Amino acid sequence: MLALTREVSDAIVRCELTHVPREPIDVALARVQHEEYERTLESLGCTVRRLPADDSMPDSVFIEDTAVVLPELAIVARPGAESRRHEVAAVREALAPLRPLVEIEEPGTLDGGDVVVAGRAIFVGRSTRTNDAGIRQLLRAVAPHGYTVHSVLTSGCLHLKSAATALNSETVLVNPAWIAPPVFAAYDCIHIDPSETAAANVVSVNGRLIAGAAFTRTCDRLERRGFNVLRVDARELARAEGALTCCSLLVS
Ligand code: CIR
Repeated sequence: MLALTREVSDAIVRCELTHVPREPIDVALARVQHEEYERTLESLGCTVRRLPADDSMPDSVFIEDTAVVLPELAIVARPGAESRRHEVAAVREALAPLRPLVEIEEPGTLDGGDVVVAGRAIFVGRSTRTNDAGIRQLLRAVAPHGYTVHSVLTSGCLHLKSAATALNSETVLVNPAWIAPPVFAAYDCIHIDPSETAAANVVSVNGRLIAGAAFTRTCDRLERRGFNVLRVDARELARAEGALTCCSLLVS
């Protein structure tokens, strides 16, 4: 498994923020936490390839938003925040040798963080970043490969993946405060601990999970359900409204 990641830009202090208040970000600490995340991916069998970034890309580390990678193809996103659009070029270049590419085009917008793939079903957050045209274009790209696409409304969070992530093809971790639970009625749903609102964002890699170390109760809950959880501290990245899935694009 290849994991594409991207450098934490010095400009992260000027990142986009929607639901999180602006607080000082310790860039050196954010880099330390990002490196620990990359080492954890490596410990799970991933080859990490980190793309460079520069001062024009405050949110570069959140590479997930620039594409959706499926076994059959990759969709090159068109991020809803204009400040993030030029992050896409280097990711397109990195993915081109690995997958046939389909581009989300104007007037469509789509952030990878809004896309949850659970088996052959794709759930897409209709958010401030992802619009109906973007969702329609995604549907056109993936339907020939046998995927269904379901548009989902969230409230109180930036992306669908802030509210729910797939642990495997049958199980979803959900924050029911940010998404109506019936959306995932066909799945075994595990709820986060209600005191840990941002805990639903976990990375599933090779049968194991990477979860935020700050969310001890939700991690304990996942372990009680039989999941093998690696805990990574990503609190400095969370000040930029990013979580764990945002920091990689997994290419199997
Ligand atoms: C943004 O607002 O675009 C970034 N500050 C955070 C993006 C986080 N990405 C994600 O949840 N997939």
